[in-house]
Amino acid sequence: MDDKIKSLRLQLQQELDKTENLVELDAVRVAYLGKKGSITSLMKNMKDLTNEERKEFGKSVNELKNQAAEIIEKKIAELKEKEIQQEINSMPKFDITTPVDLERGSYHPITLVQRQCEAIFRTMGFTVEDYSEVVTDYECFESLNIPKHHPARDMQDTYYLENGQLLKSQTSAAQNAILKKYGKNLIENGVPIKAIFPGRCFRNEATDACHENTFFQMEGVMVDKDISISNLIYFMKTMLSEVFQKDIKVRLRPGFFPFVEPGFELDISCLICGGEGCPSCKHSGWLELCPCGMIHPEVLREGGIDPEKYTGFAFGLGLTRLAMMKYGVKDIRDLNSGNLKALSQFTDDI
Ligand code: FA5
Repeated sequence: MDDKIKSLRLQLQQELDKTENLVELDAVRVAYLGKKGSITSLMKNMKDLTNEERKEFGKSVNELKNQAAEIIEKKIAELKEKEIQQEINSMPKFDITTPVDLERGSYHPITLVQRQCEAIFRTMGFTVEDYSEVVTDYECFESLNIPKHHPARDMQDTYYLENGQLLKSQTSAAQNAILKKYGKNLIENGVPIKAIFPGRCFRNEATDACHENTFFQMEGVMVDKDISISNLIYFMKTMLSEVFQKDIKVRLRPGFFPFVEPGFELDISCLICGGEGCPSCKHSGWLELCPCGMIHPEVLREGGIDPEKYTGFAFGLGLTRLAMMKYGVKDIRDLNSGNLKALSQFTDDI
């Protein structure tokens, strides 16, 4: 029996040495420690042993079980580390000191991701809209169910002009105008409203590696009969997999915005550190990228659309953060630096 235990231990170690990823490793774990696994099955042989032998044998099997669990845990940690390294290595390398041909000119990385997102949404039937950077209080807040003195305004302090207008703090400021512009076609001809509107946003904000006072967002809305959260999730997933061209980890959690109900925060696992935590993701391993939700009935009504007949979703993608993640830019402030050496090393098929 002792030989059997020894050879199982050796065999397990050899199989673990050959495993290359977590899926393979889980198969090995089940083969040894699962309900019908070879180590678990050893116990079945106990019935043929004397009391004394059973005691000894039980002890050895338990030791083997503990050792097996320990080496499997170690291997899991090793493979996870390997996956994170592979993820990091597969990202484009951004080197602020790379010499570049300044004669040639190039697109800004935010322009590159913006154009890419526009192309993706165009293929899905969305129109691309432009909107002013200077807006009214009504556009930026009141039409979005955020009356004067509403606490949600605290999150979006911005820059005000003497005439009472303001630099828009969110691309949602265009929602009301878009609903009004396309609502007639929806109501009279049944054509769904499907629009995206990228734009520059401004906030009176303390800056850090993932916050700027000037940044880009891309808003999207879709309104029709029977639009649901499933439609929203479908479009979000499609957009992210097209932009990154690989599976990335996302999480959806409840989020509060007065203009959606229900509202969600869509975060992606930080691609700078592989989810380990770094200054780019405020050490959380996750980056808030694209809050979204079902458009609040009051917002639809304010846009001239009957919320009893129509529903819709809206999202506000952080384009600047998307550019950071896509191009491996660790500090958002590099993107506004105007440093051509840094900014002209990006290219894409656009
Ligand atoms: C908004 O601005 C909402 N208008 C988004 C929305 C639209 C929600 C439609 C629901 C429906 P938030 O303040 O979280 O939400 O900003 C949205 C995204 O913009 C953030 O996830 C982030 O990616 C980006 N963002 C926000 N503030 C900054 C900043 N200071 N610097 C860089 N990116 C930012």
